[in-house]
Amino acid sequence: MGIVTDFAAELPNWRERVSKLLQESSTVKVDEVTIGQVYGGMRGVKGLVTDISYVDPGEGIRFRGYTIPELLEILPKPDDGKMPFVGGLYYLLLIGKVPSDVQALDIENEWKNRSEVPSFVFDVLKSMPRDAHPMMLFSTAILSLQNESVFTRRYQEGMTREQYWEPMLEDSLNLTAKLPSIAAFIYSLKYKSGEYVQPREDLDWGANFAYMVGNPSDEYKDLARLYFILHSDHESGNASAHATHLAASTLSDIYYALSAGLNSLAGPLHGLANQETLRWLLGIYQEFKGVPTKEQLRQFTWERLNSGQVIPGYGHAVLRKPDPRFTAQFEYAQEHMPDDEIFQIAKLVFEVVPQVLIEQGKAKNPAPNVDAISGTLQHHYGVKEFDFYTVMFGVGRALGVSANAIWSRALGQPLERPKSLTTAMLEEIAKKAQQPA
Ligand code: CMX
Repeated sequence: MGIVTDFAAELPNWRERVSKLLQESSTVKVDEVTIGQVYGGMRGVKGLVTDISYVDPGEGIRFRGYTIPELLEILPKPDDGKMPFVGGLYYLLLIGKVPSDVQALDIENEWKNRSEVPSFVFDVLKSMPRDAHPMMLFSTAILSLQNESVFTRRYQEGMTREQYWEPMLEDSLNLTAKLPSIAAFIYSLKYKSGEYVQPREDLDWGANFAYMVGNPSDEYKDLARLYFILHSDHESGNASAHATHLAASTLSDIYYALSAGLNSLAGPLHGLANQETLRWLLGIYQEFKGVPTKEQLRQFTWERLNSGQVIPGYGHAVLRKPDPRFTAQFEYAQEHMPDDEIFQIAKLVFEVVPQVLIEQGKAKNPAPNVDAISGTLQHHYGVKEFDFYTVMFGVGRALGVSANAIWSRALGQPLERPKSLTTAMLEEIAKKAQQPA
């Protein structure tokens, strides 16, 4: 298999770099931690490592060194689309090099060969309450596949640590291959006929999702590819990536680990913000029977803030500028659906909300994040059921977190176990710091 050989070829160099760094410099200080950070969700504490993506506060995400516009330019594309194959992005995340057409198609073919979802997954989903949230269904479906884990079987049979990455890669390909089908089935079960739509042999991973949720137009196939690429990774400290990493660091397999990550993506301060944003935009549309004036929107925004709610889709723990993932989707909307009324509202929100957040003076970043616009595009192309949107985020995010999990195994990253202190200990540290030297 091409991807296994290519991964194995990258490994010695990375193992050597990490081992040299640890041997020569393991006691060199990277950072200092303040009491504010200990109580403040560890914001900004530099305690993780990944080479797959990096978020610069001013510039936003780079995947393996490439910005989003660069990626959309250089990754191989299908004949019927302007957006790249998601398989090519997965290759880049895993190997760190831009794939050739053949290498991108190799991943797409691996996914096709592994895409069949065992029937018990559908049975599990069908047995759930009708009003279950799609994220609970998605996480449960993934967990129900855990019995298939090659890593867990090989671990029990006995394998060396150096071999861990190989079954982790095998599991990750098996799992990611099935995600568009599982997500589309959840969509069908919750909102449509409940029938399972088989993926088509002639469509790539992203396009198949578009087809299976009922919109096989070229524009929506492209949007699906773009969506999954944009949502794939955002370095290691975000809640879904970190939760996946933490779970996997115990040597639990990718099924357990991704399910853990998705459970944290399901919170409104993280991935669920995409459904909350569309709910908010539709609420504005209803309230004003269309697109409001700037002043009406300003007041409406203040009312929401004054009632103690956040403005979904705005702010970020790391970013300090508009999120390039927002910009890429905004440009897509501007090109393909400029007259859509919900997009008109999202645009107006972009003009009004940052200024209101600045006036309120709390948010460190008043700019939009990825979730400020993603639902608007899905709504336009017919996927209007907004409580499904976080599942789509999760399908994309699985690519980044699984690539990271494979590299963690390959580089022998250990069990994660930071140290906690008591408040009395922190008070003591604070007292000592206040005493004159
Ligand atoms: N609306 C209202 N208040 C906001 C805000 C927003 N969009 N963004 C930040 N604030 C507030 C915070 O709630 C916090 O208030 P308190 O001091 O009263 O607790 C204050 O501003 C400072 O927060 P911060 O340091 O700027 O932001 P954090 O790192 O604590 O949190 C985030 C980041 C994303 C959770 C926050 O900006 C937020 O709640 N945004 C809205 C929800 C959202 O869009 N989440 C999706 C993020 C992207 C993703 O992960 O998918």
